[in-house]
Amino acid sequence: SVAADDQKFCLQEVLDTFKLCLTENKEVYLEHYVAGWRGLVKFLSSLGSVFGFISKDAVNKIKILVGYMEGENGSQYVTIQSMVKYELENELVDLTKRGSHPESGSRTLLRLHRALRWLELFLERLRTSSEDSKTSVMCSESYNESLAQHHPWVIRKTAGMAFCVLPGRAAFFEVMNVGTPEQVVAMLGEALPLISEVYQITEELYTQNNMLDLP
Ligand code: 1Q0
Repeated sequence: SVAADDQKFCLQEVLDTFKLCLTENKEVYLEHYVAGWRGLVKFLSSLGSVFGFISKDAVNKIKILVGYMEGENGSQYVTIQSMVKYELENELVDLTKRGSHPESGSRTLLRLHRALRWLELFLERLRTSSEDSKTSVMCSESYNESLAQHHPWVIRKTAGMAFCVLPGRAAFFEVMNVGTPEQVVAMLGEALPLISEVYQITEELYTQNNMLDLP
């Protein structure tokens, strides 16, 4: 049915939103960044309820950011750069410990930014994987190299258990709904540099402002 087609997940569309992220002078549009995450979360949900605790957190963070974008100071939340500048200048960020701004846009986005590094590592592994590669291994290796360093033991443990029930490579490629494995690999090759650039630009911004460890 038409409705079912609308629902059908296509990874291409999601990765395309990351193309829209960069402005002419290489700032990152918050709107498209958030849209990209929304699509990824949809993909995650299609993998089953075991991943619910992950999508729930991501959805919550997306909601916080959308709240700012649609709020009275929404014009300050057009790009990640303008958001950070605005929140810093107006002392709306808890810099060293949790205080009166536990849910600033800057700290919320930092969590997604760290997860984007995981995504980059994971997709690169998928791209270069062979038929008998295990998605669970690729996923946990990527996680250990990135996000895990920011997570306490309980979360690392729970995440590790969730990775074990990831579908195999073939099934995974199928849910991505892109086409043959060769087409998936080609699409990943196109998408990865874009994701990587968005990541690098954000990383630089947070480094310059000494914000990589926001509580
Ligand atoms: C495909 C398998 C997906 C595996 C996702 C790896 C991420 C694991 C993260 C597990 C932790 C989530 C639970 C909550 C943690 C929070 O404590 C933490 C910190 O926030 P806070 O407020 O407590 O300081 N939150 C985070 O670190 C944010 C985590 C966001 C994860 C968002 C993942 C979205 C999923 C995307 C699936 C993409 C699959 C793409 C595959 C593409 C197809 C090739």
